[in-house]
Amino acid sequence: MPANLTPEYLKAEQRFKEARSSAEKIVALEEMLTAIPKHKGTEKMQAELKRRLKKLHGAGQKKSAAKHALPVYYVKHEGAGQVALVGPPNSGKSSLLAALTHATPEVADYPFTTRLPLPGMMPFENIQIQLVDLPPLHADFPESWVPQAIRNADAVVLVLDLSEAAVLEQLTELLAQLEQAKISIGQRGGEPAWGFLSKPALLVGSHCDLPGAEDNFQVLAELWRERFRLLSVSARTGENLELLRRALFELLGIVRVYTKIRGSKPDRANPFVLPRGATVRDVAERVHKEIVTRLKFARIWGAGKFDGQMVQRDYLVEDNDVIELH
Ligand SMILES: Nc1nc2c(ncn2[C@@H]2O[C@H](COP(=O)(O)OP(=O)(O)OP(=O)(O)O)[C@@H](O)[C@H]2O)c(=O)[nH]1
Ligand SMILES: [Mg+2]
Repeated sequence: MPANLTPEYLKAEQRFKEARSSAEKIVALEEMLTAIPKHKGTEKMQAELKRRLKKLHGAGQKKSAAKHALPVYYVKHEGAGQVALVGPPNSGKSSLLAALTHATPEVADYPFTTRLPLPGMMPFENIQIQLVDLPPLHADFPESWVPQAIRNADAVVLVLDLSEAAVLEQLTELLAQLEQAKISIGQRGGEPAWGFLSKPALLVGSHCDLPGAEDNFQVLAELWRERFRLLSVSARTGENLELLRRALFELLGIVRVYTKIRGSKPDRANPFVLPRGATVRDVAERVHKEIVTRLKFARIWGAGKFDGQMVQRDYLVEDNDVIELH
């Protein structure tokens, strides 16, 4: 029987492979166990995951508790996706977290204010996206764990202060730092170099309410629009923050679909979130593993389709599709 592993499982497995400490491995294994489809075809895999967990827990008991505390950079994934806020000192990362979520980071007019990762949940329509505020990336004062925190996220937002005269140099410096950490960002579909981890990225220019920001944004866009989607925002005035919410959703490459039973309405408040490229079959699997084997066809409602159009299991679903499984 095929295992039919979900994208969540595969992501957790990737995190397991990249884990350095036992504590990190334990968290990733637990995430894999939660995400693995529970059916006969995965029984051996489930047993293997449990065996490894037990072994890691056993190893932990012999050492001190402190050694097994989670690494500082590890923020457990919650919501529809995790986005890391990355930028030079004082660029407005924490201010964006505060403006978009209920988190209350320290914001100050001097560099290196943020010392630890701080997550916050950003509502976007009917889902929540997790943002993680990080200390600045700076060549002279590197926090050794920040690259690993970036690797742990699903996507990256580069935050630059548009009122800063050296904004272009700051971006070049930032990209060099990421390159050094073997993180390839914003390549728009290109394959990353060998050994590099690729992350989708958005370039956000903050402080757009200040003088000079507009000109700097134009220059940045001229030079970098091939590689990144760019947005200018202000955490102070709120300008373009709604656009930013949508851009973050699009950056994650996910779609929301709703299932319904014949004759009833879908529950629009609780979408299934799947990666772009998911099929009707993937949706069925999410609803219940049993349904996949019995699935004959589906009816679908959404943009560019006839209402209730009949589709097969390999049909690609799109954002906001409503699906009736038969
Ligand atoms: N005018 C204006 N000021 C802003 C904006 N965003 C942030 N600031 C100010 O810029 C300063 C730095 O903001 P932070 O959010 O602490 O910057 P940070 O990137 O988190 O800084 P570090 O944690 O030190 O890397 C603070 O004084 C903020 O009030 C903005 O959009 N417009
Ligand atoms: Mg900060």
